[in-house]
Amino acid sequence: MSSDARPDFDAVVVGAGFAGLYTLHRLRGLGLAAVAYERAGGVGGTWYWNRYPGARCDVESLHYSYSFDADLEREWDWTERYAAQPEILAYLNHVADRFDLRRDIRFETTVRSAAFDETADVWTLDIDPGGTTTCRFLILATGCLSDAQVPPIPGLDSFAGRWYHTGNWPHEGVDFTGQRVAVIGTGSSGIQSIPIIAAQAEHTYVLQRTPNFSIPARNGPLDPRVLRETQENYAVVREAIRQSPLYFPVNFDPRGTLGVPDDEFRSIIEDRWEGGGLGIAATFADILMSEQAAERVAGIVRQKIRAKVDDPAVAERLIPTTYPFAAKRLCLDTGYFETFNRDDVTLVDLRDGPITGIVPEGVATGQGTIEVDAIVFATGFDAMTGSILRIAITGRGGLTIQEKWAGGPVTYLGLAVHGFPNLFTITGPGSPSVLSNMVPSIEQHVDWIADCLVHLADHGVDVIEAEAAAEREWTDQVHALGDMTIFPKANSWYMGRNIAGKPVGFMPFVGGTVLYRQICDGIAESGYPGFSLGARVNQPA
Ligand code: NA7
Repeated sequence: MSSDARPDFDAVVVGAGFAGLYTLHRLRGLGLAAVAYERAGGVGGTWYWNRYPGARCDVESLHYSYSFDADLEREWDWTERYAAQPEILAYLNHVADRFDLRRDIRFETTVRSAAFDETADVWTLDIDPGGTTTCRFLILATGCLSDAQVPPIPGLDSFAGRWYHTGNWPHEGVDFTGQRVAVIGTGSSGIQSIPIIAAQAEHTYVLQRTPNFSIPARNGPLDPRVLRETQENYAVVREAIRQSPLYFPVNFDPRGTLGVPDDEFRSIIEDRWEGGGLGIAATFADILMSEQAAERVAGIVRQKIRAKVDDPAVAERLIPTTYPFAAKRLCLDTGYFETFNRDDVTLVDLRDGPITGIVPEGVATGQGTIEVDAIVFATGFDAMTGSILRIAITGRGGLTIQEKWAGGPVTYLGLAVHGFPNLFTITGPGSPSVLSNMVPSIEQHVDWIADCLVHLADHGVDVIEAEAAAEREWTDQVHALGDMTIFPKANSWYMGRNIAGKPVGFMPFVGGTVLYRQICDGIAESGYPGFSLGARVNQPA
């Protein structure tokens, strides 16, 4: 565009999930002209695509919701302790309607590329369909678990049956009745879907490469009294969430694990097991910091798993032994381990012989061919960076985000990237993000960005950009903190180790949401140190 033309929009938001919807709402409130582009046919982001049987949030529904509108909080009635995907998607559709967001969302529209024009300080986007559009601010609300990965296993095209990925599930659902089904992957998606698929299919083969720690969800209908009390006291509930380092309430014992006597330790962990939920990883101060501490919890959890599985040999294969408890994202399940007591379920331990290819009859492995009618890939995502890197983003001096992040993501606060002015990432790498309850983390980021845009307008600033030194220092700190924990000891998606060729490094900020929020707020209050704020090179006429 010519340097004196106004851009089409003040801001473009990429994505219309939890992050994109709230961003659009806040930007509108500031009086900015904003649009959201969404590749899906509806709102919801992750919750639009992940429609596999059993898909459910691992954070309790009363806490996994927006806090920005008191009426919304009071009026939405969650029905279960952990909301299932259809209910979360219904909630997001309700939010989109209630705040009249759809008129500024272009569905089935993919942002292919974005290039920063340094002569005009404007982003030029190539969108499909739609051609070219321009904006001042580019906000990536692209999600952390949105880039579904089918592993490059040779021969998939030759498969005679149907295959599916949990993260891209057919909207009409799948009926496995009478079918032999292979489920590849035993992460959260596999662990949630396998009991339901097994109950329907004629025979289910679970292809496990690495066993996972899973805690009973203890899901059930929400007590209407608890729902009402929460709705009436949401301000108190939200404040408790704000003061928690994970953004959901945890019953945290500040002692170190190793100082707690055996009987007391067992009783506390067993209580957590009985209560269900992810909070078990935050029972004591050092579980995520010390392998020895994590091992003490793991010992009890392994006994619990053994007690659920009838065949001791199968139980041993389902028990993780090669990485610390909670170093991979913990899973919550409803009847996962018990599913292996069914006659029509077979555990295929890929450590005895890996998958070698897909053939017309099924999955070929080093142990022989598993003949099936359907294959379910529960094989996860290119997490945290995949959905950003699939957009061809070019910043200053022709530098692409792919080049910039070739050695792994570098950001300032997980919000901004040096060389990419006026671009913000919501819950990006380098922020607490996936280590926290995502909805409050999203709200914190969106509010910070909105306040930042107000500051820029109030001070006549047109361009904001993370400084190289601040970005380096922040990223080094993110890695140093990560190295103090047990997380690097596992081959997880947190580390980028689930994707061949992806740079390895712990991506989220592990210092907790409270500290992180204080840092972000301090930076805003101090006039944005670590960012360069500049006037626009060419003012529009
Ligand atoms: P995850 O947690 O990344 O799990 C993927 C699973 O798929 C995991 O068990 C992998 O084994 C397995 N996998 C991946 N590629 C292969 C191949 N090529 N062969 C065999 N097995 C494979 O993804 P999810 O969708 O379950 O969950 C993602 C997050 O969503 C979850 O953590 C929650 O935050 C919500 P591996 O462990 O790598 O050996």
